[in-house]
Amino acid sequence: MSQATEQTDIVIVGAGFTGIYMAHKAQALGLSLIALERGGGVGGTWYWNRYPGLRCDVESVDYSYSFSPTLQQEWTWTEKFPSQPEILRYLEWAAKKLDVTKYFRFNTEVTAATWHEDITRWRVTTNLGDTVQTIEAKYIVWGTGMLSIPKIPVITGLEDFTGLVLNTATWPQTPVDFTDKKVAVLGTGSSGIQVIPIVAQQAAHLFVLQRTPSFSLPANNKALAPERMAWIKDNYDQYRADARHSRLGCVTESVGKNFAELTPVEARAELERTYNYGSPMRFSSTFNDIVVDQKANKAAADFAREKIRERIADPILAKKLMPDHYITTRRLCIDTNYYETYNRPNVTLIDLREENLVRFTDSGFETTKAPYDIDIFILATGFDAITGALNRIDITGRNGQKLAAKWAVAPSCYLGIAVAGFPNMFVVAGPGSPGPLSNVVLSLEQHVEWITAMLTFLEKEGITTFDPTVEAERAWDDHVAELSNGTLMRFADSWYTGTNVAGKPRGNVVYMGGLAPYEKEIIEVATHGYLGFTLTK
Ligand code: NA7
Repeated sequence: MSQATEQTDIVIVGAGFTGIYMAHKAQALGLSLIALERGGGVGGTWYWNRYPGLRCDVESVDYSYSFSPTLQQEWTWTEKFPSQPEILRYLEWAAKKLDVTKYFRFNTEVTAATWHEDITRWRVTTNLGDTVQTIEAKYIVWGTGMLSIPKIPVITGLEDFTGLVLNTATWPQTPVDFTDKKVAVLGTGSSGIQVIPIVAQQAAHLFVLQRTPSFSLPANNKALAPERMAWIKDNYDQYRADARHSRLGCVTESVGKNFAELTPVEARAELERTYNYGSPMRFSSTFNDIVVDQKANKAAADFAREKIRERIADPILAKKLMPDHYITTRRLCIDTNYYETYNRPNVTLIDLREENLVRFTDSGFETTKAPYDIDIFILATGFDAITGALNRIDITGRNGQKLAAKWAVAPSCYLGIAVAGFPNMFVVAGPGSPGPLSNVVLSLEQHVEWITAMLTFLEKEGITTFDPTVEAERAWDDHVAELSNGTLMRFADSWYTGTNVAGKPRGNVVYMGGLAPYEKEIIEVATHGYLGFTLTK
């Protein structure tokens, strides 16, 4: 069934941190707006990811909106690292406070968006159940998230397995009971590392299938002391200003020196200090050059490995769990009792570098070494990150060009915000933005505010279309690549480079210059009349 085409100034897709803030800004600009969300409520990735043990790896007082003093003062975080239920409550509350929930159509999936040159508008097609809706809009803003589409590996015979298959990224809304169950978890990134200790406490037996060990630090999570929360609230303006002027978008209290500027004793003391605090942002800021200089990186990685070794009783097991990549070039995780979990008698590590996962059967799985009977299989295999959410929507720009086809060659995106050939379209935290390696809430606030300023300009000047030039986009891609190649990220294999998904081009999808330098660059573009964009009246 299809309905009459609706008209609006702006379509916003996604009801996560981006969509909520963008709707607030569009409302203030006086633009008519329709916001679309495939989930049943606000939250974005925090709506779908509900596995037990899930917390954000950025501290709660940082991982929250900074644009509104009212929101900052009225919300009180209860823990150092926010749990998924608390973040979801926060977003539901923020959307209500900002009075934007009314703009969202939930359970509504965008299936296609096509640019129509004759009317200079996007035609957006959505599905709400069997009902097809068509909306025509002057602008479209994608707030579809960097980590929203689960990556599901192809595993032979999985369809024959008669037990329960779960995915950390699309966890059921009701609790899952692991009591007396034999469970296997595939994947040891952030999600695996957080869910494994919880499942191990309940399950009869847990098998962990590990292909690549990650670096993880103890989160030292705790209740936020009321005095600390009160201090933050009293000093929030300065705290946020410091965060915004930093590379990572949060306060790290770093010593601010390169590794070589410290004596070995000083370097060790700094590593101990940031490690004991328990925060990936702080640990990865121990030295300024941790992601640039091999010696600095090795010092931090060796230190982290030493700490991991101390947490595992069996030295052979410790060796198997030991990461060997440049620290911080894959996600540096935080955990509560992750390595200690392997000291439990009911936990077995299956090292996929020693035995291959061959197939699933009705009762479990077989590796090249042995069969394993299980009741529940948990995929913690990550996401088709950054470009994944848009690649699965049929997006057609000028001259019939498909976004997915363009990004299959390379994930090009001017400023990490706009794509040549796709006019009047904004991508929040697209490829080439600093989002993945920063406090992403501040990063996307930066984008939303920049987009709002551009919308104000376009409307005031009576501009009908904007489109980044191919040359500007290429120059930005090259700039992002140059920044990335100047760091150890050039050796990384993970969602940061797209290599976690088979067939995806290896790309420099993260702007490695940091949040504050990035802001300078995009503001420069704006103050010079939107350099690199073709603007047509
Ligand atoms: P990640 O960090 O991408 O981790 C996924 C894990 O799953 C990782 O250990 C992968 O090993 C493993 N994996 C994926 N596919 C396979 C197959 N086919 N066989 C074996 N192992 C596999 O995703 P997370 O959800 O943990 O975290 C994503 C982000 O969310 C995180 O970085 C934070 O920003 C929050 P691999 O490394 O590919 O060898």
